[in-house]
Amino acid sequence: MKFFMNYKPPCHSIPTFFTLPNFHNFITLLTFITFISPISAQKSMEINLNSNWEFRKVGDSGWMPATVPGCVHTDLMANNSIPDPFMADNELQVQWVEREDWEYQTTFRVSRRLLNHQFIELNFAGLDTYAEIYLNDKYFGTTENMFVQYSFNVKEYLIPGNNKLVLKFLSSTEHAEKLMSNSPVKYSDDIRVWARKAQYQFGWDWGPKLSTSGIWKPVTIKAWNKGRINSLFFHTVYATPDSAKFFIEYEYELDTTKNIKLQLTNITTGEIIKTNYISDKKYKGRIYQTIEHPKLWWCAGLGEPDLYTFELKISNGLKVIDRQTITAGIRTTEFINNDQANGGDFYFKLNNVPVFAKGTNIIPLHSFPSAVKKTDYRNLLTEARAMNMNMIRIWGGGIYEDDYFYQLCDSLGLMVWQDFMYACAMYPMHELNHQGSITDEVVQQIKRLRSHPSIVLWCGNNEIMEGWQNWGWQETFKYTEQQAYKVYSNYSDWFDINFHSELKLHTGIQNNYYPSSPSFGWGHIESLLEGDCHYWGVWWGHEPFEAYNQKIPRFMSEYGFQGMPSFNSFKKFISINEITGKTADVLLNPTIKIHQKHPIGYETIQEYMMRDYIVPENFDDFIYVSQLLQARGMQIAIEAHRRNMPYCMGTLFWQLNDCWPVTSWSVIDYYGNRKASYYTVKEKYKAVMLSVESKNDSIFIWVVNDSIQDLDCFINYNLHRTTSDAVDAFSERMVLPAQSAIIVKSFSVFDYLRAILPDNAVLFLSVTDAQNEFASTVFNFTAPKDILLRKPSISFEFDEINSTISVQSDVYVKGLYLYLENAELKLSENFFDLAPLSRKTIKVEGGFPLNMGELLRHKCLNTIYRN
Ligand code: BMA
Repeated sequence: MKFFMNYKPPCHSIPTFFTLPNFHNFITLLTFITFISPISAQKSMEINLNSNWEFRKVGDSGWMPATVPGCVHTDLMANNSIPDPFMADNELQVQWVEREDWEYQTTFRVSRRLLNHQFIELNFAGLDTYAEIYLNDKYFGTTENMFVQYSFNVKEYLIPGNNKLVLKFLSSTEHAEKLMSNSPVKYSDDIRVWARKAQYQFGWDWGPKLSTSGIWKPVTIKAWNKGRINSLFFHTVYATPDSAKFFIEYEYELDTTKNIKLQLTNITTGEIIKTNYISDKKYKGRIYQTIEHPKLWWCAGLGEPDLYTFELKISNGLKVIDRQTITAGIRTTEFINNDQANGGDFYFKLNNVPVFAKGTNIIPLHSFPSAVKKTDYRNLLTEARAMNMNMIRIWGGGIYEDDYFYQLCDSLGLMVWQDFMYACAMYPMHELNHQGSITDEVVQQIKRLRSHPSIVLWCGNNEIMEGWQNWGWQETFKYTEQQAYKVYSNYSDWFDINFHSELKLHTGIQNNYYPSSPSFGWGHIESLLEGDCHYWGVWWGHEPFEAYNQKIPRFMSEYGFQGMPSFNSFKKFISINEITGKTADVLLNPTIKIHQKHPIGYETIQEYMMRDYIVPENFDDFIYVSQLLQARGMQIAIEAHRRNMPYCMGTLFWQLNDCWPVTSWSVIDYYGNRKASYYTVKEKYKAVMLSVESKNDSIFIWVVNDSIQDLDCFINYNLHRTTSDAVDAFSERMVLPAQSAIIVKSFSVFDYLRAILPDNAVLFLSVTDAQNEFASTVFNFTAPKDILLRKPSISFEFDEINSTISVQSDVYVKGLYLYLENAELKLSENFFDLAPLSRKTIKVEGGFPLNMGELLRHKCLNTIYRN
């Protein structure tokens, strides 16, 4: 809930003496860089312990087969012990799972060859969350942070032949409850703040409450001799098109220096950058290089995201002791965040070029992150790129993403705003760190991710400062002054100081950190003058979409509106009978209610729909109009943000995706189906954007050009009656300056329309040159519900060879949505407006169904209003 209060206690640090029970015997944590994939050295060995697992509820006698990586919910589903919690209202039936303790075990063979290695380490890349670890019946310790990798020296504990590994997972829910009830201070009402695990699994306003446990990342045994490279870090010192300088920082540990050579090679160019004999057994050093005419890493829209791969090798004659590779991009980034006294700017520079950020907030792709496959990441991020985005914010209530996610962002040119995983509540930071687990989390994640060119910002948390200032926690929890001081300083020590110091220490960069997003709540004027803004006046505050035109911040990092998944998506988790019928009835269905997590989500959709659309009685049509509504809100917002460049330098809408089938703010639903808003974002995030601003009986035609080149083009104006061919059509040649937002024309509506009534008029605009269309938009002179829409006669033509559909109508068609009877289509455009008597050809992406003609269905506002 978002409301306002103005109390901010002083920021001081106080020590804490609180210790958690039951955590002892702790282990050395080896900060292991998984991003740098080790190529096995001649004598080093790695065995993967991901097979042969079984699991059971603690106390049960029988074991069931388990999948690793995985989690208890997916294992129970695979054994038919629980129903799929995403279907129907099954979420309710599986709530017992999180209250139980679960045991996992495997046996694995160890060879004498492996045992002969000097060093042998057992590595858990991710355990969720409280796992007691037993190897051959020896207790090794209990883990307590899902975001930390745990490594144990196991040389003395392995035996030749069969070895047994047992993990006992305590219920995170019960454990967190215990910790919370033992705490003299209440940090939050929510037990989640006591468990260092993905916060969204405790339930969110778009996510089910499915708090799982298990081995969510791979388990491996690594064995090596003599020593190894512990870390690699790539950093660009400066980068211009003419020359660039970078360094690679490395750390190694060896048991000898005799005849040991170190070699750094640029694998991409084949150049050996450095070879030398080493003299220190344990060393951290840097190798600098200057290169002429480097291929720089650019984000989408500004250039190619060029990457280089480097290899560091340590060898003894012909024997390789260790070698590791790192793939990185040569680029500099700057995060400009000035307070009001210094202009209030908030933006990013890439290779010295200011970038307008166009993007989104991403949430985990699944309630159970171990269920996400590489193809899921690839599909989603490719969609983000297809929507013309250049930035993704990884939101703080989810997970630090998989290495592959960042590799994709690097290669797609998507900049990443990386939150640390803390959201929407005060946290007992010192208490959680009593054994160093927060420090380990932060240091490990920074070291794992710091070389990715895509990451341009690290942010301490999501909406904690906003919550502290505005959501009334001090009153809710009746803090005394002393308690408020403790809670706040617990926050500030970490988010203002410790996180930033760790970043400086491990990246050497001063200005890549931002403590909390946003700095000010959306009800405060400061939120529009400096810092970033989460503007929730629309949706949470029930303000009209048009408020987006006034509420222009320096950088909009969250805003959005819900749209329902398509009818075809609904059919996947609820039977068609239950959703065929009147909207009012269907919305009372228990499954429909459970798949909407916002307390008044459907009511809010209806309230906004009534303002601009005729609310359809039929549920299927209601879904369709809810998508148009969402798209309309987002169009107004994005256009306003971009028109106000450079005052506003970024727009990241809430939210890209879903973690289960749900009505939410996403533009792509859980099944990968695109909502109408997907197509709106895609058009409005193009390098060139057209926008019609309506003010005081006049309209102003804006064109925004984000590219770093001037653009010589035509602006084409086509005014139609909704019932006839163009009544006024002309083009004007223009040069659009690089990185500019300008008004190219304005009209008095009365003078422009002359005899045409506003409800009968529609203006089609485009920006073109001889070969290309750079942007297009359609402007209605009234709200959609008041447009004079006739019943259309629409004709389709299919070209299977070129995978296209051509469509034409006798009258203006609003919001034409094409889909198949039992599936959604991926099209170059969808939910578009069609000018009377003009033909539009759309590309079908992916497969072209053989019997397209029979399967194709369509909806448009015309038929819904005039059926
Ligand atoms: C934002 C996010 C989420 C939430 C969303 C929609 O502020 O940070 O916490 O899901 O709002 O309410």
